[in-house]
Amino acid sequence: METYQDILVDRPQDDILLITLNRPDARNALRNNSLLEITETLCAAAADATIRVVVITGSQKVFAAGADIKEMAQLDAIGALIDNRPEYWKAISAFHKPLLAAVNGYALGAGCELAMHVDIVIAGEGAKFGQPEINLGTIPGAGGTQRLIKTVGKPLAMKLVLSGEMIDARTALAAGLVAEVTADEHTLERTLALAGTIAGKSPLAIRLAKEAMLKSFEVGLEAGLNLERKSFSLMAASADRKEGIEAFLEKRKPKFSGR
Ligand code: CO8
Repeated sequence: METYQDILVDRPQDDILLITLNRPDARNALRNNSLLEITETLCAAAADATIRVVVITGSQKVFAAGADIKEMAQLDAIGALIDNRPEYWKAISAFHKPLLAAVNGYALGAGCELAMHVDIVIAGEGAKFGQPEINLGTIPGAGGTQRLIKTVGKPLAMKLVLSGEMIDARTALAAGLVAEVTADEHTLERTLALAGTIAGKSPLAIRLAKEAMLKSFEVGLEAGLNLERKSFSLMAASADRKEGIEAFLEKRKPKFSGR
């Protein structure tokens, strides 16, 4: 397995890849290199049929404290414009396999935005989410003003982005920012268990379901329903759908091939 500077990469089970953000001295701040390493890892995972789900996590105390403020401070306007960061974020959101996050501690700024890029967030009860960029005299730069409002609605998104205040895991759960809250010591274990459940499904069905759901953020209902219908129809041509239905009728566990 490749060695990285800012992340650790493991295979806790054959079909799951685990990325651990690992810059403890900078509270896992996401410098450009961190995003590059995440992107490269996801790109390799996309091409590896044995990997069905990817989980991202941080430490017990911090998921990620945001962009690397020291690195960002060096950027002038043109530097920010030609920066590679938006390409890395695009690559993360284009990852077609399920991406889960196990979040303990702080998920702030770009850390909160990273959580919003994944498909399912499981948070420890001590997790804190926020967009504190306003405290630095700036605004979110990786989708915080767009994804947060679509995820939690206007009142809470405005409160977070305009005040820089944080919310706790239970509030994030109630607002729909996270899917589940667990005891801090079980966050990763629970996320890996959920990843295992998803990894056992048809990767083809998972891919089309993810694609159709994410499309709903971008297109109107009619276009979204159209995509769903076409993907649903396409699944009728797959070995996985045949296997899933046969297994049900034969009262056995399905074995999905991804074809
Ligand atoms: N970037 C770089 N270094 C960081 C960051 C960060 N985001 N967060 C913490 N660090 C560093 C600190 O500078 C410190 O380094 P050193 O030991 O060299 O002094 C070390 O990590 C430990 O930090 P603390 O002592 O503050 O650690 P605590 O455990 O007491 O607190 C917190 C943890 C609450 C996470 C705290 O560190 C904090 O508030 N961090 C900043 C959070 C933040 O503002 N995030 C938003 C970042 S901005 C962003 O994401 C996008 C916009 C960027 C625009 C930047 C314009 C210049």
